[in-house]
Amino acid sequence: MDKIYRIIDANINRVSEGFRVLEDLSRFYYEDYNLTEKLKNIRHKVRKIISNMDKIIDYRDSINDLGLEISKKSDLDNKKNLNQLITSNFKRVQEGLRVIEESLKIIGEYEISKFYEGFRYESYNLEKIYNNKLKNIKKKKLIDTDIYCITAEEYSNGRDNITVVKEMIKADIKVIQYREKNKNKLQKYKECKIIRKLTKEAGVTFIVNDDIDIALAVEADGIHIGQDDLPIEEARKLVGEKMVIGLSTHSPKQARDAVDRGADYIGVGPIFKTFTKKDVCDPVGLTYLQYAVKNIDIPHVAIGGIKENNISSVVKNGARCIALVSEIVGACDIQEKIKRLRNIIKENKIERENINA
Ligand code: 3NM
Repeated sequence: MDKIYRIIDANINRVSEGFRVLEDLSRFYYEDYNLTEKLKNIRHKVRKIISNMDKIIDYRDSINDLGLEISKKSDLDNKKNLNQLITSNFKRVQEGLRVIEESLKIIGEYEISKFYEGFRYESYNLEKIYNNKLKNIKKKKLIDTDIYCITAEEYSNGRDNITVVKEMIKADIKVIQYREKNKNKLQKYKECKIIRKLTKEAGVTFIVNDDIDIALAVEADGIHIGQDDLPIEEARKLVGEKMVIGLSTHSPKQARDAVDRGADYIGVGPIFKTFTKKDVCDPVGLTYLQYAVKNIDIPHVAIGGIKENNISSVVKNGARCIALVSEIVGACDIQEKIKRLRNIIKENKIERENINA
C-alpha cells in the first residue's frame, strides 16, 4: 500500500509541472495577468494541501522510475505548436489530478481527495479560459491591418462588386467587408459566395455586413452589425466563438458597451460627414477616435468620410485601422489609390511614433 504514496508524489510533481508550463506561457508569452495569477494559485494549492504528508517524499524514487526509460524511447510527447503544448499540459494536469484523487481514496484520505477533485474541475474551467484567449488572439490577427475595405456597388464607378473586390485583393488588402444595400438576399448570397472563394485563395479576411445568415452560409470569417441589429449576445449564439463580430459605435458609451458584450472590434465613426451610410448620426469627429484609441482594448476601425485629403489627421490621432468606402470603390484606379493611401498612412504613423517616443 505504501507504494501508493509514490504514485501520489509522482502525480503531484506532474500536475505542478504542467501548471507551471501553462503559467509561464501565460506570464511571459501571452502576458495575461489574471490567468497567470489563477494558474499560480492552483499550482500552490496542489502542493500545499499534501505538504504535511511526510510519507510522500519518503517514497520518492525517480531514478528507478520505469517511465523514464519508456519516455526516452517515445516521441509521443512531441509538440508541434503552442496550441498542442497547451492542450497536452491541461491533459497532463487533469489526468494527474484524477490519479491523485483516486490514490488518496485508497489510503483513506477521502476528505483530501475531494480537494483534488475540485482542482480538476477548476482546471477544466481554466482550460476554457485559456482556449478563449487563444481564439481571441487568432481573431485579433484576422483584423490586424491598415486599410479595411468595404464594397458599395452604387459608388463603384459602374463596376460590379466582384470586379472591385478583385482590385482590392490585387492591392494586397487584407480585410474586405461585403456591404450592399440595394440587392436582394439571393443576389447578395451569390456575390458573397464568389467573394469568399476569392478571399480564401488570397488569405484575405472576409466580413459580411448585417446578413448573419449569408455569413454562415458562405463561411465568412466574420460579421459586422450596427446598433439597431440583433444584440451581440444573440449574434454570438448564432455565429459561435470562432467568427469575428464587429459593431458600429458612435460614442464612448457604445464602445464600452460593445467591449462588455463581447464584440471583437468596433467601428468608430463617422469621423467626418459621409453620404455613403444613409441613416448614420452626425460626425463624431476626431475626439471620439482619440477616446477609443486611449480607452478601448479591442481593435477599432475608424470610418466615415475619410478621404485621401484628410486621412493623415485620422492616423495622427491614433487610428490603427481605417475604412474608406467611396474613396476606394469610386477611385478610377483602385490599386493606385490604395498605394497612395498606404504611403500617407505610413508617413503619418512614423511621425506619430516619433512624437510618442
Ligand atoms: N459606417 P465613406 S460611416 C458604413 O460611422 C459606414 O458607422 C459608418 O463611407 C459608421 O467612407 C459608413 O464613403 C460609411 O464615407 C463610410
